[in-house]
Amino acid sequence: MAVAKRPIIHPVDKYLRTERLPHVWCPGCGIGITLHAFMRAVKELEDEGRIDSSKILFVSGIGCTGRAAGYVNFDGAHTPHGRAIPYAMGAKLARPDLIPVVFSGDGDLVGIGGNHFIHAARRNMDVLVILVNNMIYALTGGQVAPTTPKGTYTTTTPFGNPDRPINAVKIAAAAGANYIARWAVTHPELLKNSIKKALPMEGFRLIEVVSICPEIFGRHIGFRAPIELYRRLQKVVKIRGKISPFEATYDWEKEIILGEFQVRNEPGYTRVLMEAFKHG
Ligand SMILES: Cc1ncc(C[n+]2csc(CCOP(=O)(O)OP(=O)(O)O)c2C)c(N)n1
Repeated sequence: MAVAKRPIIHPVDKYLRTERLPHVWCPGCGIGITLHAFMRAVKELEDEGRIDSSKILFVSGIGCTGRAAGYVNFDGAHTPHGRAIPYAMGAKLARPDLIPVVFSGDGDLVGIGGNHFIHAARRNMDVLVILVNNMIYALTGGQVAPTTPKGTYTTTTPFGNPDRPINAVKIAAAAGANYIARWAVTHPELLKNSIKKALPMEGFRLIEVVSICPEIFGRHIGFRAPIELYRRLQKVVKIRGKISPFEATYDWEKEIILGEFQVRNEPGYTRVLMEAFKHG
C-alpha cells in the first residue's frame, strides 16, 4: 500500500522563508548554528507567551551574515554596510512597539559600523545585537577584519596581520550596555539560552558569537576540513562565570573567554526619551 508523503516540517520553519532555500552559506559555516539558536529562542519565548514574534524587526548589514535577513520570516531590512544599528534605532524610535534585532558580521558591526556600535551602546539603545564574529571579511573573499587575530594571513595582510584585534565585549562594557555576553558556535544551547534571556530585555544588548568560516578563514590558516577549525575553536574557548567584561580575553592563540559578563536593568533609550518628552 502506498504511504502518502507528508512534507517534513522543521520546528522553526515558520520563522524562515523556506521558499528561498537553499541558502548561500558554505558547508561548515557557523552562521546557520547561530541563526538556528536565535530561532529556537524566539520559538521558546513565543510558546511561553513572552514575545510576539510579529513585532520582531530583523536587521542585517552587508556580508555573509547579513544575508540572514533575506531568509527569515520576520519584518526586517538588509541595510547598507555598517548601517544596521542606526536603521534599527530609527525604526524603534518611530515604532516603540517593535523588537529590533541586529544580526550581522564583525566587519559590518565593529569595522565600518563601529562608531554606530559605540554610540548605540552609550545611549543604551533598545536593540539586541547578535554579532557573528568569524574573524574575517568572508563575503568579499578574506580581507583582514578588526577581529582578525594578530599575525594571521589574510588577502590584505599577506605578511601577517600587524594589528591587535578589537574586543567587542570590552567596548560595549566601556560604552555602558545593559547586557553583554560572548558565546561560540561550539555551545549552541548556551547561546540559545542567552538570546532567550536578552531578547525581552530593554536597552543595548550585545551577544557576540565566535563563529567559524572554514572556507576562507580556515583555509587561510591551513585547515582543510571544517571540523578541524571547529576543533581548534573548541580548544581555545573557555567559559567563565561571574567575571567582569574587562577580563573577557579575546586571544585566538591563548584563550577566548565565553560567558555572560554584564546584566543590568538601566532604562533603554526609548523609555528615556519618552520620559523626557513627557516633561518637555
Ligand atoms: C560601503 C561598502 N564598503 C565595502 C563593501 C564591501 N563589503 C561587502 S561585505 C564586506 C565585509 C563583510 O564582513 P563581515 O561583516 O565580517 O561579514 P561576513 O561576510 O564575514 O559574514 C565588505 C567589505 C560594501 N558592500 N559596501
